[in-house]
Amino acid sequence: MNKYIMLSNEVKNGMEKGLPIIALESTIISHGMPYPQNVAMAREVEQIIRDNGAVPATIAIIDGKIRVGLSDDELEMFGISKSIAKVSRRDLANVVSSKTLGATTVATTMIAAKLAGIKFFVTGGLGGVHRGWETHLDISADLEELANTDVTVICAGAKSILDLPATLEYLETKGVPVIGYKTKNLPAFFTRDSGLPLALSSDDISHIANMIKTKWELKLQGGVVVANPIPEADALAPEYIDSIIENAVKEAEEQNIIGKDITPFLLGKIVELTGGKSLEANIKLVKHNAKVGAQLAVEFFKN
Ligand code: PSU
Ligand code: MN
Repeated sequence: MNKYIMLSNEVKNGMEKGLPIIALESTIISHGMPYPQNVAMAREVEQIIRDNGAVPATIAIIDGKIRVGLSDDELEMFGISKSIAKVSRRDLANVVSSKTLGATTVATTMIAAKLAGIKFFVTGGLGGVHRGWETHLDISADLEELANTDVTVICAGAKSILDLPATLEYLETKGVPVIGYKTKNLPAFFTRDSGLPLALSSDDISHIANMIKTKWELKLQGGVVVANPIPEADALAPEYIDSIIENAVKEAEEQNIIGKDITPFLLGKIVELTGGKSLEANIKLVKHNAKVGAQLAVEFFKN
């Protein structure tokens, strides 16, 4: 094992027993949701993964180590503290070597998962190509990581804070399969349908597991996205949430928020403008992803 990786006992035992391990990110806790709902979400998601036959491994950087599997107190700390760095690929070596606290994004959670030998990762939404890239280029390192790192990410698509058509095109260029689970179109996080058709879709978990296995056996390096729409009952009305997102994006522009701050700013604004409705939907979709992700990993490692 890489010297910077430190496994929790639960993860270590799970690996020894040959159970499927599911990586979870910590930026969704520290920068993606308010306290205390973030911590409650993190605990519930871990439990759903256990209940579905897999082992949760929430990933974060503590004291010079990439920790794979956090204690209850550590989850609490990442939820409540305001002084945790959001760590993407660029920032990883600095935060590890300076022994400060860091929350992992999709990109760095994939990197850690790969180092620990974990093949599946459940989250809410991906980073992507930001709206307005024509004049101000901003592309999440998540996309490049998906191009390079062999981890499957189960998510609810991406929020339309992003330019979703450009994000899909970028993933196509990089050869990243985006598979709609029980949907022919890309889900848009709070809503089930972005209107953008996907090249790949399946209603059958075992078919998806097989495709992933085949991709890696073909030595096609890089990740896979399994796009799992928010359950019907939890989805928000598209006109409602789209206008909120428009307003949030406008406010970010007015305040000249850029770089790594933009995604957390927009996520926080959306929670504020919806009076918490978006947060409820966000939690529901992550839990649904946890269930589907665990089922997929169990299927993948069968026999
Ligand atoms: N999108 C969400 N919730 C999140 C994030 C994105 O709906 O919490 C977080 C993830 O950690 C993702 C990161 O990897 O934001 C992307 O940030 P950036 O755009 O700066 O790469
Ligand atoms: Mn960016």
